[in-house]
Amino acid sequence: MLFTDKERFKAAFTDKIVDQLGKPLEEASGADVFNILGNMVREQAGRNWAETNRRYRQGQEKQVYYFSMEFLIGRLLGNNLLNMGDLEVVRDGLEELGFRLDDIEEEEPDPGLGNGGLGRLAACFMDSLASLGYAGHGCGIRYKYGLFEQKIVDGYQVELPDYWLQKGNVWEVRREDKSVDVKFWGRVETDVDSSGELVFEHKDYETVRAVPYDIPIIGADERHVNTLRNWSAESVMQPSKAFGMRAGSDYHKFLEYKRSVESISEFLYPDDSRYEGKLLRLKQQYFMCSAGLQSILRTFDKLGLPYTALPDKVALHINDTHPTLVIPELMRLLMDEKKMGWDQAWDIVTRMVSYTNHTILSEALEKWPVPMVRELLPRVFQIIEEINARYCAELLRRYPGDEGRLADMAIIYGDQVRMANLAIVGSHSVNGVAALHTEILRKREMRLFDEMFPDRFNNKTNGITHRRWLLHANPQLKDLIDDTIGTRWKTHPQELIGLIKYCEDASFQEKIGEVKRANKLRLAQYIESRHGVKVNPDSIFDVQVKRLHAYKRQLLNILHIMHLYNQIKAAPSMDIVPRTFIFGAKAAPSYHLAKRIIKLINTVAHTVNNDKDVNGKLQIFFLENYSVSLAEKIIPAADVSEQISTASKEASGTGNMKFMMNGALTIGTMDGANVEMHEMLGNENMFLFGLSAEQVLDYYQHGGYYARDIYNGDGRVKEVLDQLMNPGAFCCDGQDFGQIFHSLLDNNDEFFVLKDFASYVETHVEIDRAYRNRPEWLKKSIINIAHSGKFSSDSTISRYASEIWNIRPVEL
Ligand code: NTF
Repeated sequence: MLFTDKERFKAAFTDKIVDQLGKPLEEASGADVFNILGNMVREQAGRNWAETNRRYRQGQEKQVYYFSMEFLIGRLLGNNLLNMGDLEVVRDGLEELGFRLDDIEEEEPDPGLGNGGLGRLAACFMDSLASLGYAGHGCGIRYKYGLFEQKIVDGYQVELPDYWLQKGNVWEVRREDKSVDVKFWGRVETDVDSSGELVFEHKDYETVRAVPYDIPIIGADERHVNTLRNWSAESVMQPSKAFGMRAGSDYHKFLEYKRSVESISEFLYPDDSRYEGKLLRLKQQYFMCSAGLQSILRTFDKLGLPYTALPDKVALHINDTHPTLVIPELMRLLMDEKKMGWDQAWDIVTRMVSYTNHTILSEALEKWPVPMVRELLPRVFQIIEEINARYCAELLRRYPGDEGRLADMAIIYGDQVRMANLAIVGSHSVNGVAALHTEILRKREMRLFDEMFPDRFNNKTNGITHRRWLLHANPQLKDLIDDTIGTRWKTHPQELIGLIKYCEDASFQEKIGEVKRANKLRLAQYIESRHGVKVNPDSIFDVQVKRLHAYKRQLLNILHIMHLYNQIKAAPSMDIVPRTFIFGAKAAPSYHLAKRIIKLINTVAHTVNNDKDVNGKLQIFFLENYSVSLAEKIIPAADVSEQISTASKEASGTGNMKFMMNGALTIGTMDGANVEMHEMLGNENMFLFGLSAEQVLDYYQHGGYYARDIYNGDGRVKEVLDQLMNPGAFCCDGQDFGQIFHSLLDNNDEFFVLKDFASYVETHVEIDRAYRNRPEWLKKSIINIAHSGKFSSDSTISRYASEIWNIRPVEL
């Protein structure tokens, strides 16, 4: 606790305002209050941070480093105050000083240093590691620009740069003294040293200075403070050092160098699960891996232990294939700098590295052109070649003459370096992120690898931090749970199951209903402030928020809404519970189909929201710039959670868990972690529909699906698809949505939107029916909350810790 009581907080805070800003409290702006408060919190955390690091060093504790190109951490003020136990005191104190903490929290920029699930998972993991007392840290990139800011103009997505650092970042500390150099380009010279050993020397390289910016990750006990270290790329000021032998005194050349260096940590690639074959992206990856490893080895060196002890003291985790270069880079450091032989280095590396796969979408499998890797990273490429040669030899020993297998499994094949293959071969653990996903990896996508390394594959179902997604995002629900089952669930989220006892308790049900309504009112106000439209808080809030992707099927959702609208137009007295459909989604700027779907949602929204016939039965809102902070407003207010991906495609999903924890009921396919939700909830407490993963994969393999048959055979489908092409109902001119129409019919509906349409429509009718029975609905909602503790990332992290990283919590 930073402040023992409210009065002390008020006094300390007022003093700081005056001391730091030179103005009286009355003149302080919201931004001033945020900055001062943020600084006070960080200072306090600083003490525990130093103490945590001292303790880790002194006890020679094993450290795990989570390498990730994305950490979507969200705003930190509220969560830090929560974890430090200061939230209430600060809220009340500020109130008395004339400020609302909620408004102050809005002053904090929301750093968009991630695209979606993968980056947000990394952030939840950071919170759980610190909260459970594990010595676990993040290694990432300090992008100057995060994911673009989305504006909706005339129904279209417009992307603006997200310069989140404009007003500085109160949480980070620049650690100049911990900088390291990363080398690109050049060539490798081979020589023999005095003892007859081969030595490899990297010549004529370009040097990039990597400067770390550390953010303290404050655990829920406040005392464990771990580190998220994000690297920033800077130029080296002496040109001779910067270019090595290629140096010239040419000033223009230097400026060019400086620009190209700084571009490395300039922006986050805005692609979610699509492969981007850009040189800059490869540079970013190597930059992070090399800088991270050099600083880890430097820390290890201080322990004064032999390098053979490295795997006992350090675990390295790679979040998807993006940081796979950790494998050859660590080989390079151990062999070229620490003078270790190949076999010993390889043994150490593979015992240290573990890898998580986050998708089976083939577009996402990273492959780099051989010439690009060879030129940019000459020494690292040599090492990858050697890893590949040794591994292919082993393959041929085990499967003599099996050229087909070699072609599938080689790391370098044809003109490409396949990063997933390198990641599997170079690590001791490969995990999927939900049971079904891991099953598909083992039985299909990575079958040959599973055969060769049967002990390597394992499942770790994703999780979410209940501290951000329940305690902080839904304080009223938190209070109600505290009053009902006590407070132990906060540190033991599985104990939420104690709520089951109350699922039929009428007074508890009513209280749950009241909390939901209050959250809906708050969201309704937010929507009104943005869209200028009143939202009916008694309608069903039906929400789909996530990245826009064909496989996530926002299209299925909007086609269903068009169908509902058609029904109402045909029979305006139709008896349905009013629905408010809410969307939030960013599309990758180059993903044209996804952007068309955004335009379609907005077009339908415009028509429906302005049609008097609809008479309050349907409202549709597309909330722009979906982000962590917006999610925190939306999710607690949802009645229905849309998790409707084509079965087999969504590796896990984590939004599904957040909605469940906040009492929304899910309409979903048997995909990703939905399957595990269903295991606990059963058919009564979840609305399932659509093809199974098995059926989908079967169609992909054997064919037999004809989208056009459904178009011809189901009048509802024909009606909505024709509306995409004809001016009329939705005031489009046919040009706009032709691409969508063709993707469904001419390209035979890759994601089975039409195939699942009928069952989706029926399931929504069931939801309408279920919502009318309020006690039953609330009972289901309570059962969802009660089971959601299983999805706390605390459980997930405990399993990573004991089953993959072999670390235990550190007592402070
Ligand atoms: C995402 N993958 C998956 O699409 C989600 O299902 C999953 O919940 C999250 O990872 C977290 O595991 C990606 O973002 C990527 F980049 F791998 F495609």
